[in-house]
Amino acid sequence: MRERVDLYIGDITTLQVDAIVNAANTTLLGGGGVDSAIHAVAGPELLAECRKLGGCETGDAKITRGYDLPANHVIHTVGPIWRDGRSDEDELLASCYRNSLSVAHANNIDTIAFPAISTGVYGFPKERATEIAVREVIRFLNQDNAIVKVTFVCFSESDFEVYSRILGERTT
Ligand code: AR6
Repeated sequence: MRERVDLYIGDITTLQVDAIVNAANTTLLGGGGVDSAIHAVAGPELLAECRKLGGCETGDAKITRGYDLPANHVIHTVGPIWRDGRSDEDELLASCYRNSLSVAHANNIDTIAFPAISTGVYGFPKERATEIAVREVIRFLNQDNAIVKVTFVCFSESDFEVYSRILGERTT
């Protein structure tokens, strides 16, 4: 299991994987954070394809091509906005990971990279989000042999430390 999960520190837009996941909003028409970085590298054709998708519900996921990104595809998912931890945030975040992986599987994607969905602008506590991300990915990989590798992209050293620790606890 551990060999099918990777950690990477840096910018998700540089990764040559079959699909990168975007932490989008329900409009799918761009925003700040990782969403803006992905659109900036992919180019205007990405926005044009996103316009045809009619938005995306929180917890759901939709796929597009990657255009000028090194990645072939982008899977856009919409994380929950953190409120108080009792407003379905955990379940909605888990759905983002599950639905993104299901969309990947349905499109024969074998390598996929995730940013830390909801932990930026949307304010989800990092440790709690990482527990959910790691749990859902491991659960999915245990039932699915088609996906060869999942990469968690950490945007800082401190995020990397949280992921390393939680991944270590879950895979040993
Ligand atoms: N590569 C990898 N990770 C990144 C990058 C990057 N280039 N840039 C930021 N991160 P956020 P959210 C990390 O705010 O919380 C947008 O406006 C960042 O450090 O991008 O789900 C959307 O349109 C953090 O750990 O997404 C929505 O409106 C993580 O990515 C809203 O923000 C997610 O931070 C979504 O908020």
